[in-house]
Amino acid sequence: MDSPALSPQGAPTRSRRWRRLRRAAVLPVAALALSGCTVPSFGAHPADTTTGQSSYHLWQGFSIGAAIVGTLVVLLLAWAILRYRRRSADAIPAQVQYHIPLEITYTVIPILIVIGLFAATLVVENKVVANPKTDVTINVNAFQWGWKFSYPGSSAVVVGQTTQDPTMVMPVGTDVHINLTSTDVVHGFYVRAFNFSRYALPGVVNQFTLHAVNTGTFFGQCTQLCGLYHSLMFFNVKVVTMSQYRTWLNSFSGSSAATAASAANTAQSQQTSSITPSKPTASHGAN
Ligand SMILES: [Cu+2]
Repeated sequence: MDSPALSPQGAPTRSRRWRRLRRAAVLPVAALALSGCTVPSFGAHPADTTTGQSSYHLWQGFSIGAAIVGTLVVLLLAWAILRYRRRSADAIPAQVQYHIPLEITYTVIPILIVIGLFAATLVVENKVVANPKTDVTINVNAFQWGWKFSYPGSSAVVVGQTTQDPTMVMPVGTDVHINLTSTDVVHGFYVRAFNFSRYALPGVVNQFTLHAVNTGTFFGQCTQLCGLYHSLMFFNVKVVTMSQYRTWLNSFSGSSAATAASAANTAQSQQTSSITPSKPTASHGAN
């Protein structure tokens, strides 16, 4: 280690100060890199529904705004600390107060930022809770510890509990109206790929609309601690084309609901996710 380069008065030289600054910069850069801060998603999912994408873009806007404000604050702090540091034992910088224009500036700018964030949030929230008219409706019923998906106007019913992971089939590129409720206790309907979560409440029908933009099978789960086998309360959402959806619905005609549910569960057991846990030994009542 080289000895500190000192000026004749004993203060560090300019090259020594720059070396210190470079070392100080390593810490925040390493913190950002090691925390897995990803750009441009900032750790969120781009989403496979229109409203999920709106939430994703809102998250990006918030993150970029926070990064800009945070950087500005750190730079101002560093500037104030370095520029006005004590340079000798008996000298202090000039003391200034009541700078009205500056105080107005740093009061008004944060207020404008909060108004902007609030307005953007309001726009996205209105999109998420909108319920446009549509011909496709699915009734979702949560129970300890499974899910039942029924399709009004059709005999299609899919029901499954714990490790059976039932699949809710829905068409892509269409508004799908969901009526969500619960038979017993509070459950949570959560699909990560949709950036969407909603309570399933007994005695209450929560209504919302999902508009998938991509086909595929997406993982869902209950997000409310609802009892012994809450941790096994998974489901899948399978998004297919409209023609595939119609074909799937028609495959239930002529069969009883019970047979259809059984067929759906059998089909579903062939699509279960690779992270499905082992089935519990106890049996549980379904709704
Ligand atoms: Cu649960």
